Amino acid sequence: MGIIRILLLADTHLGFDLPFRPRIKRRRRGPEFFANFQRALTPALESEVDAVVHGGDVLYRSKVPARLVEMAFEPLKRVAETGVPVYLVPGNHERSAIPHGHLATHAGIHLFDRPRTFRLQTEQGSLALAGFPFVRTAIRRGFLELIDQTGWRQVKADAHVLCLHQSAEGAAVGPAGYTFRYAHDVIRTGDIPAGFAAVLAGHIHRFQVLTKDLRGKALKTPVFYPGSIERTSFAEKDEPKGYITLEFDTSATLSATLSNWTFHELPARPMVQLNLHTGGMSAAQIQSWLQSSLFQISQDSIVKLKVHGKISAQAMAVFRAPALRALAPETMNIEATLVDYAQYRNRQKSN
Ligand SMILES: [Mn+2]
Repeated sequence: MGIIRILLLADTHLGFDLPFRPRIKRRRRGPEFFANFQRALTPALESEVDAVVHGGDVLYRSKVPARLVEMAFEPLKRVAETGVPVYLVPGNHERSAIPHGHLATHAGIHLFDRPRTFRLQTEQGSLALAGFPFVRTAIRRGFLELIDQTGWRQVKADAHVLCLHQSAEGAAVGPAGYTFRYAHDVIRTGDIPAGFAAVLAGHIHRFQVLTKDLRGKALKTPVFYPGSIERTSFAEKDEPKGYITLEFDTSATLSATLSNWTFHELPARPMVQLNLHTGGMSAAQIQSWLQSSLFQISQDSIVKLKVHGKISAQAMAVFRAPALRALAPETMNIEATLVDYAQYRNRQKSN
């Protein structure tokens, strides 16, 4: 007996900022997501792992053109072609099922289209992978029932893992570290049956491994979130992006079968927020402030410009999308939010 290696990735959000008929010419973020998808799958293509688990949200939304589904599944099919099976949890962006599902079909791609358990047999031993598609409401109440429905207890294997696309209590997101706790759509980690060596999960975009419950008690089963493969919003601004490889020891003498895991970081675009207080600035002054601010940051940045204070009609022209794009290097993405202007307008409307 020996080691079974699993590559876990999730929340690839393919199709994000990738219009097939773009109306304007600017740098698109879509190719970055595809590039990281390829990078993440490289160990699988080079047969360094025994299987791939995708924790869900392959696509960025549920209504997508068929061509995008083809593009997204092409790399997964290539992995499957090499003899490395792929196990996929439909996420919320798949509406718990793959759109244009026939384009995703391959004998080596196994879909958790309902609660079920797949069995992976390798020369090194066997692994049972139980899972179910994303459940929008009341997962907290139905969790144990769903796990039972996978039939995992009836599948004999050296180790069992649970694959899902849900929030678990203790998972943290956002710059302030908002933590999921008691909501109906949050899994209670103490409910995870001890028979699982690991939970492999998608949905939470920040990479993290949960090892304790909310009271600080050690979990019998760690919960792995590899996170998204690229930053999908400013809430992920400072987070490293990547995927996880896990090793399961199939030696019969061990009761704990997860022996090792590694987070592999992927390149991610820098995100920068600029704060501009316009107080008394002319359009020309704003323009030169912007130019020098943009000059000082990575030319590869995704920029959010937050504008505070009153804005004159002339200054407003500087913040229009085409004007901002003209001002910034072509390698940047830039967007402005007019903080007080929006408030002022809302006040006008409500009056
Ligand atoms: Mn997602």
